[in-house]
Amino acid sequence: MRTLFKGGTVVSGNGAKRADLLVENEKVVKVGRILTARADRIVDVEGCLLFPGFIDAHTHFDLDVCNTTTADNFYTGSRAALRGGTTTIIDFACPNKGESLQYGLDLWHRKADGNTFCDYGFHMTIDDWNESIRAELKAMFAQGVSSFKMYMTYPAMMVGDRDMYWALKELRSLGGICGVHCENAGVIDGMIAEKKAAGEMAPSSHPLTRPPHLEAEAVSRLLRIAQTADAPVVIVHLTNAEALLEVERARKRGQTVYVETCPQYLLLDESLYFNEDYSIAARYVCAPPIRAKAHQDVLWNALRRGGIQTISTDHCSFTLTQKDAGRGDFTAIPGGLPGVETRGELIYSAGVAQKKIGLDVMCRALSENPAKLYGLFPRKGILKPGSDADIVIYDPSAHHVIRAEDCAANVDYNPYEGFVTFGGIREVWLRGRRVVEHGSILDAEPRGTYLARGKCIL
Ligand code: DUC
Ligand code: ZN
Repeated sequence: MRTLFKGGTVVSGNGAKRADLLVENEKVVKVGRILTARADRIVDVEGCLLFPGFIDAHTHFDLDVCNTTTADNFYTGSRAALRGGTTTIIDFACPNKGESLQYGLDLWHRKADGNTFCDYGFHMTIDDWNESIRAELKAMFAQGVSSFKMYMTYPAMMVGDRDMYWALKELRSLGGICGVHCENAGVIDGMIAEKKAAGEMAPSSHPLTRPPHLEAEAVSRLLRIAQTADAPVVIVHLTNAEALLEVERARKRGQTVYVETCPQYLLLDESLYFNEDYSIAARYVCAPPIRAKAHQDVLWNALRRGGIQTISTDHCSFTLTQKDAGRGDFTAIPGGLPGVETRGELIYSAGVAQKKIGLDVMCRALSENPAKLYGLFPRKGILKPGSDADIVIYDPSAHHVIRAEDCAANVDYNPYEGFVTFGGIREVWLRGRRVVEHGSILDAEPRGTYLARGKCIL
């Protein structure tokens, strides 16, 4: 079956150009001027942008946290992903301390295999460091897991400086890349204890106990550890100017540092936590917290200049009932926001349409860079001959309003409720098949495939 996308503008990390796109079965075969006679079917995409399918390299589906489980599992989360133009997700396999990496990987395959509508891969969480974990790393690469994650906060998952150093050193020798959640756990604990003693237990205490400089401190410490280990690192969900300054310092020293941010840090601000209505404030609780408005422009500018490489979502959804667990104790609010369904339209609307970034930057941040960073390029992240025909058809004139009730995610609120988009996703194609049309998901059964990934080439 040969499908011709006729009359559109194909977007890449280098810019956008008017071109037709010919797809044969699952693959792109030609980009350029193509005669209609060469196709079995023609899709008229006049006036639309064609992006390579978006990659969300930071999701948490079917994850047990805070004595509950995320509202979205692989089934619901990946349907939401497709609706948002995300044709590939990379989720975090997360063994508990004491369990093997292989146990964690098998568990994540059991959660995802046969249950996922988009293509998917896994990062592996390292929350323990010992000889047997070290010895398991090679087997992870052999099974297509080339990226890892460590936490500098959350007692159940964090690793200390020594173990982080050893793990980074080992990963470097194997050609792996590691994302790190940077926040200073000890001081945050101290500040939480002070809030508890003062009886200040509303969601407004959440951002106050996790200030930007304690994220920056952890970024700085991580980067000195990475310098010692001579290892590249990814700072995941970076939120603020001070943390970014630490990255710039490390780069000036010659270190390789990749940075991810998320839509919530680009579009929302911390005033949300000070809403008197608990159920509104609690829905925005995530870690690191959403910051003061002034940080947003710093992040947009860094994206434009190439200081931030990727935008993922940290999709970690909980229903309002689940969020209720923290009434009277903000530390019991399960942390995380839904986001996988809205990222593309939000970044186009708040970024490209507002001229904060160009189409090239959007394409790099949502598709090309995550593909390169996480070993999927050029199969994913670009529309060129030989790549998977994962295509987002974006109609810049199809404005609409984001509403939770229209979304596929298994959550009863949307952090961007009422946001008027600039344009919208008309269709999504996954490996040569139309899977979303005007917001309707066409696949009745999950048909996503596991992606064994190679090494970072960014
Ligand atoms: N932060 C969250 O808010 N939720 C999940 C994990 C994380 O790092
Ligand atoms: Zn996360």
